[in-house]
Amino acid sequence: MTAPWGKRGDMIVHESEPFNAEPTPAALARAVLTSTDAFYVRNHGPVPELDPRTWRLSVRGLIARPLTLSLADLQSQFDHHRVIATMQCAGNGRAGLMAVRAMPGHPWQRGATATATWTGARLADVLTAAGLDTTRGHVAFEAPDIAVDACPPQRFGASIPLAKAMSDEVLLAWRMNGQPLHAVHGAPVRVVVPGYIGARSVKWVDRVTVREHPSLNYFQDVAYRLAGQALGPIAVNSAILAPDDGATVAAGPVTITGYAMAGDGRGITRVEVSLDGGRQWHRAELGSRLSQWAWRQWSITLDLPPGEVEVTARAWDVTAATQPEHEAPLWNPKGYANNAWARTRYLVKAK
Ligand SMILES: Nc1nc2c(c(=O)[nH]1)N[C@H]1C(S)=C(S)[C@@H](COP(=O)(O)O)O[C@H]1N2
Ligand SMILES: [Mo]
Repeated sequence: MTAPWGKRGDMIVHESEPFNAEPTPAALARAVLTSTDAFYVRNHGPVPELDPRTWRLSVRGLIARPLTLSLADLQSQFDHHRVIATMQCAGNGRAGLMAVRAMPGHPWQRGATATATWTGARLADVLTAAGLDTTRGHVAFEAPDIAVDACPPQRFGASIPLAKAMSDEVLLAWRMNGQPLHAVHGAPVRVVVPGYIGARSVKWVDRVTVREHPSLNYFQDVAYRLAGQALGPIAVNSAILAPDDGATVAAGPVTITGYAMAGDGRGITRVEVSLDGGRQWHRAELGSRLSQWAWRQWSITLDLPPGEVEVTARAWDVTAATQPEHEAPLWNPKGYANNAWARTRYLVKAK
């Protein structure tokens, strides 16, 4: 069985219109490169089904030469680059904050994140071709989908600082995992901003504007803010994906696996797992490092004693930042950036 948009039949669907869904922990745990049918989807409005032959990207603002590019222009006039990057929604893990105190929004578990190979042109190359006219500022993106949850309803948009826009990893991507981008992931072309919250990776992008100030779009200026600050780089976080939370397992050695991610190119240096609420930590093995922009899978085999066992995990990044223990102090009205320790509970049966 498949869910809409070619997704796996066992996706956890938070909303069918607009379509919002995340994979089960088991489906996400399967591979370090997430297959497209298990890749979460976050939409604020209906999916626009655009004709790649008539789609145009307009580049405007603080540039010397305004450009209007077709898909063929983009593909023929610029070098193609491939970046392996993890996408992560700012609302990933919101369910844990909702357990502290209710708030509106989808109760995302920790599956609103996934990793893919993205292929496209560098945004920096396009801006350079347009005769970039400034060294400071912001680059704004807009798309034709009308977000119904915006006030007032408006096209989806975002912006990133010019310095990030000019970095090698930011793409105008038309392929995902070697295939043409699917409609639900932003076909024909989306922005990919590795290391930043997913909301900055605008799908179906049709306008790029170089500006002095950040975008005034609702999703930059009002939503996706925390403590008065527009969210950008992702804070270090992790999840336990297997065994699934609530599983019954046999006592003895059990292999526990998950992912760890840190934003803006900060690598993961360590993942630790505790069976006693953080008194004693065991160091997990890290999986392959596919790129500076990708999560790390991790795994550890521990002897679980019979009874009810709570497993916690925390990750560390290259700045020696780690995750906070509790969700309560992280609570915020929009439910963003929950990077508290990952927790699962198991019923461990004596053999
Ligand atoms: N045009 C447009 N771009 C968008 C969105 C959207 O609703 N419309 N959602 C954003 C959010 S909040 C996230 S987390 C990512 C999700 O990308 P995915 O659906 O490909 O996983 O897309 C971002 N880009
Ligand atoms: Mo998001």
